[in-house]
Amino acid sequence: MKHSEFVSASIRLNRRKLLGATAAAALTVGGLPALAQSKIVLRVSTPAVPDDWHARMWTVFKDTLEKSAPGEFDVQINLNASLFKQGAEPTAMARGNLELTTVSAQDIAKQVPEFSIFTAGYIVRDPAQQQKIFNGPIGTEMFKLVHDKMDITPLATCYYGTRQVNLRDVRNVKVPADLKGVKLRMPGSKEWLFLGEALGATPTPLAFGEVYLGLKSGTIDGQDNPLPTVRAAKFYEVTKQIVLTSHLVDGLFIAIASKTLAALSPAQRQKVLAAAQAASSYNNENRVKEEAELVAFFKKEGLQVSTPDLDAFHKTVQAAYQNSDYAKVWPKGLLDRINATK
Ligand code: KDO
Repeated sequence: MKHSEFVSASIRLNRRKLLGATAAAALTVGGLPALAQSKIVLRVSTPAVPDDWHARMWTVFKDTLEKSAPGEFDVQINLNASLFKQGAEPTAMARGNLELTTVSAQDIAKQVPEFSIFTAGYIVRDPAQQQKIFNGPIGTEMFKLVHDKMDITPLATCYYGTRQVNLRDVRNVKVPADLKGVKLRMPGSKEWLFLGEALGATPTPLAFGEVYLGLKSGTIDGQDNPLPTVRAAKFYEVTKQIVLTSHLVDGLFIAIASKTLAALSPAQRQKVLAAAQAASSYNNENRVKEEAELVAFFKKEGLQVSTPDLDAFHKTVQAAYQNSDYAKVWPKGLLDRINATK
C-alpha cells in the first residue's frame, strides 16, 4: 500500500468512527466541505527555532497549500514551542487543540512502544535508508499503529539529521566510557534519557528551549543534536567541541490530527498530503546539503571536531538496547527487515 493510500484508508476509517457513515456522506456536498466559506484553520506547533530547516519547511507547507487550494486554509505557524511545550503536541492534537506538528519517534514510542526501535542508536544507517524504510511497507505498518493508538496521522518523514555529541569543554572522547560523568542534556523523556545513558554519559533532562542557557551557564556539560540544529540554535557559540558519534539518524514525522484530516474533502486531503511532502522534501534536501558543509563551519568558529572509535560506540549502544525492555516489544523480524532495507 502506498503512503497516500494509507492516508486515504485511515481517513475512511476515521470518518466512520467519528461521524457514522451517513453523517460523513452529508459533510461533503458536491466534493466541497459544507463550511467551505470559512477558512479551515491549521495550527502548527513546534519547538524548532526559526532558522532551522524543519521550521522553515512550514512556510513551504503553507505556500504550497495556498497555491493548490487558494483561500481554503489558514495555516498558523507557531515556532519556539510558543503554543505547546515540546512533547505535548500529540496530546494536544488528540484533544482537538492543535492540528499539525512534527512528532518524534521518542514521543510516538510513549504511546506505541513498538516504535521505540527508531529511538535506538545505530539502527537506521543514513537519510536515504530512512526514507526507504518509512515510505515502504515498514512505514505503512508502523504508521497504522500510530494512527490507531494516537489519533494522529503521519503524512511525511523528515530527516532531522544525524545526532552528534556537542560539549562545553574539550574532552578526549574515544569510547563511551570517556563520557562517564558528563552531564549530557537530553529531551525530557525516558526514551531519550536511555539513549544518553547508552552513550556512557549522565543524561540530564531539559527542554530544547533551555539548552543554550544551560550550556552557557554550565548547568549541563553538553547536548546532542544534529549539526544543522547546532548551527541554527547557536549552540556552537557556547560549546567548544563536537564529537562525531553519529549515534542516531533522527527522523521527525509531519503529522495531522486524524479528526482534522477526516473532516476534509478528498481533494483537500490530497492537497494537504502533497503540501506535507513538499515541506519534507525541502527540509530533507537542505538538511543533507548543509550537514555536509558544517564541520568546516564549526572548525572556522573555533570548535574542535573529533571522531571517536565508532565501532566501540556501535557495540556498546546496541548492546544496551538489545538487553533492555525496549527490544522486547520490537515487532518480530523488524530489525532484520530494517537492516535489509537498502
Ligand atoms: C531536542 O530537544 O534535542 C530535539 O532535537 C528533539 C527532537 O525530537 C525535536 O523535538 C527537536 O528538538 C526540536 O524540533 C527542536 O529542533
